Amino acid sequence: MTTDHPDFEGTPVGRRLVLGMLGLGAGGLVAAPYVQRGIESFLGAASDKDPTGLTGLLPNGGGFRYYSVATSVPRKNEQNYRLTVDGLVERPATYTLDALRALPQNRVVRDVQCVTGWRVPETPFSGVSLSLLLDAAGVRPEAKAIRFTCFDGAYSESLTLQQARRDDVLVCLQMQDEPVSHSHGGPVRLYVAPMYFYKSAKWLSGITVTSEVRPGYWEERGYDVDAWVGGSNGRSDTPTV
Ligand SMILES: Nc1nc2c(c(=O)[nH]1)N[C@H]1C(S)=C(S)[C@@H](COP(=O)(O)O)O[C@H]1N2
Ligand SMILES: [Mo]
Repeated sequence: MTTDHPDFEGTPVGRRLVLGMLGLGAGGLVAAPYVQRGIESFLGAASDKDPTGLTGLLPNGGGFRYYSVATSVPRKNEQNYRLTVDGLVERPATYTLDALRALPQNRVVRDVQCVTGWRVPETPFSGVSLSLLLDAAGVRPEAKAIRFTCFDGAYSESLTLQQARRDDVLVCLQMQDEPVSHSHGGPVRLYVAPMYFYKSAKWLSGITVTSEVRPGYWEERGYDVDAWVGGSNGRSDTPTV
């Protein structure tokens, strides 16, 4: 069975992951439906109570857990990274990393909250306001929502246009005041400060303006589309932060 993540920084984690899970024992494990095929077959039938939880069992510094629904994610850098803005806009655009860096940067410091329970207090994220990119593209009147896509080829997310225009929603180039690392979704990830962290799509490559919300990866698998932290996973209409 091959479960290593050779694309992640540092040593491959798959073997440590499996060993960690063995250490927890079946009772401590809430497995994920998405996980690498090898792990799934290794575990047998998986519970889906905690769909984002499995790679979260990895030990790591800083309280963060690294998640990816894709087994392998290509690395992107100054040369080959591109972010496209398209859909219901007047001026579709493609940004390089340098082009994004040249735009005004905002810094937001909030608690990161994963819906599975872990939390990292007071984490700085900085980057370009999503609303700035939307304004630059010229959102058409019939637009209602945004769909985010990722160069992992698997993940997606969504926001309403109103949510997307908040000033604490960033196309993020820095996390913890360092360039966003590959494992955290670099070089560019979304950061939706007031919502559960599954909204903050890693390896962001596409921003498409749409006429209605199209549920994202986890939302198609049962998570709430409106993911305000504290809103019992999204049932309230107003943010609590
Ligand atoms: N592309 C992509 N983005 C993603 C995910 C993912 O699997 N793939 N997982 C989400 C979830 S559930 C969480 S909690 C955070 C985890 O971010 P981190 O790996 O930087 O801690 O990323 C979110 N964005
Ligand atoms: Mo998560």
